[in-house]
Amino acid sequence: MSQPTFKKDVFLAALSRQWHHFGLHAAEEMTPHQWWQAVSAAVAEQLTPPPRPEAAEKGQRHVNYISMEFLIGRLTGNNLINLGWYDDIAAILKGFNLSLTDILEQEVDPALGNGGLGRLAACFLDSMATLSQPATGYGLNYQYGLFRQRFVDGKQHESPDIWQRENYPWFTHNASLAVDVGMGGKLEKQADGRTVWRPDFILRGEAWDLPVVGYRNGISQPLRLWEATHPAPFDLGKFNDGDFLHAEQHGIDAAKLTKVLYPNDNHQAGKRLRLMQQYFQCACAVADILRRHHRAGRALAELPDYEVIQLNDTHPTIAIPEMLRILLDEHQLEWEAAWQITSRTFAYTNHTLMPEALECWDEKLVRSLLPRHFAIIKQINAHFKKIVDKQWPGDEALWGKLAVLHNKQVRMANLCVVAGFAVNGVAALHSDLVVKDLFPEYHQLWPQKFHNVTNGITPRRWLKQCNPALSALIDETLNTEWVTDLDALKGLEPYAEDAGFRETFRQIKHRNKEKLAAYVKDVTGIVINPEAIFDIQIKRLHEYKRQHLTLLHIIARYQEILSKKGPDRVPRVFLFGAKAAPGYYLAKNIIYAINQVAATINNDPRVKDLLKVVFIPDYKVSVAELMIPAADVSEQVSTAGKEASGTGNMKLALNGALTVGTLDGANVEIAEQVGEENIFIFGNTVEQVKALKAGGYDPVKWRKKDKRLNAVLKALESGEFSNGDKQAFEMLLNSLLGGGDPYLVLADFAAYEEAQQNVDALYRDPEEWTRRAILNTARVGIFSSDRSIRDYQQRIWQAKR
Ligand code: F58
Repeated sequence: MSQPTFKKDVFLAALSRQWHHFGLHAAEEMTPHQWWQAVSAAVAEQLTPPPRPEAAEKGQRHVNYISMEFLIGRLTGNNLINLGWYDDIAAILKGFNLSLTDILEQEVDPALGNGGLGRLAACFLDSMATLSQPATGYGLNYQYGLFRQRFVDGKQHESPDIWQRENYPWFTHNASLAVDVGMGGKLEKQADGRTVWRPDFILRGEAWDLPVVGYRNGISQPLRLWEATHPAPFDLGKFNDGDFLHAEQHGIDAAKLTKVLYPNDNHQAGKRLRLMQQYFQCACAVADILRRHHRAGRALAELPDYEVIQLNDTHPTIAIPEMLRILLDEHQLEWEAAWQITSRTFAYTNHTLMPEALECWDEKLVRSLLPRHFAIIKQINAHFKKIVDKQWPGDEALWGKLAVLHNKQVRMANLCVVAGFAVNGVAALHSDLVVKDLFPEYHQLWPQKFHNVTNGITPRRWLKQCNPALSALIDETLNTEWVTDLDALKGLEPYAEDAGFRETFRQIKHRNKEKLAAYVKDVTGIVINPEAIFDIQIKRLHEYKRQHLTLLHIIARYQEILSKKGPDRVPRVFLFGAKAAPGYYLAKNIIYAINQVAATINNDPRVKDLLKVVFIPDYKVSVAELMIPAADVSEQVSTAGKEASGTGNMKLALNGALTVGTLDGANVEIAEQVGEENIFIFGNTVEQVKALKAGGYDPVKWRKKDKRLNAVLKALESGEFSNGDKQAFEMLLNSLLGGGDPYLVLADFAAYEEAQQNVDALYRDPEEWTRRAILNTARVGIFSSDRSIRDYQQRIWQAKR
């Protein structure tokens, strides 16, 4: 397929239908927001529908990517770029005296995800459409996405994210795809010995599709988001009997189910409503996949030849027993046949090793909500026990570790490994730890199931769209289509030695910094100097990500500036963007501490321009698109072994930021690619972290032996940053110093200080800094999500089974 041609007359006709629809008489009467809606809807009308499923070749499996989260970000600009229509539409709007960039600012980010996992899903959909990999994304159509964040006296306050999905112009609703989903109730044994499930209540899943537009290839395939409604909101019997005041159906209020995204990142909520969301989404997706398969006239046994279901972490695991249930109960297959089909269809991606994020569900909860699924899980467990008994006869302790059902809990990750044909981690180091630390015995049983697929990011959004000036420079320098072949950026390497190119590269970065500075002024009132180093740390707020390590460094830097004794510091602006889960009090205390320290430093005239600290509120995809192109330094300072991959690290390096990072997640591979002289690696390695813990990590010891560290901690304890309130940062201080911090923040402080001094030293030599920044851009092409998708195809989806 080739690039779709833009038809101006068709577009203008569609546009006029839009303003008519608003009840207006002329385009000029539209508000900027209506313009955004009208342009989006007029373009959406012209997208080609995805190819018919029958067209799929055997062996090219259709990918069904099930994820609780798709953090897609604004769609209109991205779709125009991918279609290749951006300039045409900009020209039309210019005729109306409007700027397309301004109009695009009208779009509220669809924030249907928490962080990395959800954003990865969005990048993968983009790459699959671009690579012509037939795919459907399956998720939930949340009424409220991730909460909005603002700061009141330095503290995080949350408010609901009203993104007005009802008027989102990219949605198409297809009523004929609705699926009915049962929940609750009980099992009944029938005369023929079969069990039937009699659910308590039925919900309806309505399908809302967003288009995923491939890059200039005419492909558009659906991200299908399910919304819960009632099939019959009223009990018609009661209604007709005249009891219509009580005729509203009992059970769950359907609208509640898809009302809100759970705001936890790397932490399990364990709530009944969350399990209901998971099952609802999976039941809708599995029904939709089977419907497509049947419509194409294929036999059930062929399902794994045509379809693969990729589970984005364990949140959609319940799709596995759902598939078995349908095959066993609705199609009356025998266990072995149903198992063969299911276990060759599902693959699972693990995104975390953090124990608190590994999903376990209370047996009682699962049984009461999904009695049939629970019975099926028990059966899977019993079959699996035979395999374990054979391999490790009589080893009850080991069975306790490997069982799917244990201690009245259902362990979702174990279920995925047992029932799936593939398991993958998301960066080389992480995949290694998945095998060695998380699933060693499973690996012994089924070594061929385990894979690594290092994450990636889409170059469409994360370079071409967010950094148009740098993209234009690359276009004119390389004169090749690097957007779909990011390895082509290697061609920039020789230009690192070209003074003229370096000057242009530096100017582009400077203009991006000016743009960010204007935004910072606008939303926070803080004035920052684009000549300073822009040091950027953007990610969810979590102890393991260690934003508080950066905070300690900032305080040390402040003290040094005041003492006038330290090395000459280069002016630096530390910019943070991060949301804390609303119930994660320690994370909120860290935000508060950063904001308080920021207020003190920013208002201290002695510091002048040498140091500024800015916490940008309400960090989201559109803010990332502003911050990333403006970064000089990328902070990736998690405790080694804790960050599965990270993807912000890739976006920042691609846009020419130098990383200050630990040997964690994909930082390891970034260092390999860019070369160790072009990255600031510091801190304890995974092995050293393990050894430190084994030796009994004692934070007080680390405090005692480092004067600077002691002074920093003292300042936090003294109330200096909190108007004399000595308790203000108690939680933070306790996490660092009390009962042994599992993230070993103090143990990496000294090495971090040194890395930061090296940053300053290098920045004093702008030519050398720019040279290294260019080499970062040139050498990280491998982190394109196109490469990740090709890896999935080769290693998992299309691999010989
Ligand atoms: C993230 N996980 C990893 N989980 O932390 C990050 O290293 C990785 O780059 C990214 O996945 C993509 O592989 C993550 O974002 C969540 O947000 C879950 C959401 C649902 C509840 C549990 C955490």
